[in-house]
Amino acid sequence: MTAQRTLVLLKPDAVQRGLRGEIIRRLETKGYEILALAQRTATSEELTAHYAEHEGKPFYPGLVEYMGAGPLVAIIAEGESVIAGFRSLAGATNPTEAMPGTIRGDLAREWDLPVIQNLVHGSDSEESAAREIGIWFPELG
Ligand code: IDP
Ligand code: MG
Repeated sequence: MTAQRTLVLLKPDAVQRGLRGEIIRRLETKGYEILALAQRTATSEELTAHYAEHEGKPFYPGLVEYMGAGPLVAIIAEGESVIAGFRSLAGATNPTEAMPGTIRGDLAREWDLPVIQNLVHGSDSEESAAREIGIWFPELG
């Protein structure tokens, strides 16, 4: 294996709930390196590019609204197999199904909303990671 990079987002609910430190602690104590970190409110261009694969799905309008509702934190993390490793730390998409011990399993829950709020995003493949790093950190992509 060679070192990989992944794009992590601390979604607006993570920032709003004051969970940045707790989530970054899990990433760092797992042993991954943080290469870049930036907080800002996403533009609609960034969000439509980032979530292009979900365009047309019933939850898509709610997803873009949720992700643009406040500041988020974009992170590039690096390490052996970090793409799968961070997704393992994050847990299942639905926080009710996410295992205890995971970020979503421990820190998130379901609400009566059209979109699942689940605190974090992590790239799902090397192709996605390269594409997403280019969206959020164009100067580093
Ligand atoms: P992932 O974040 O675990 O990779 P994706 O399937 O890529 O999950 O979906 C992107 C985001 O869209 C999820 O993190 C969640 O916020 C939201 N989402 C995904 N599936 C649903 C759904 O069935 N209903 C509502 N929201 C969803
Ligand atoms: Mg995904």
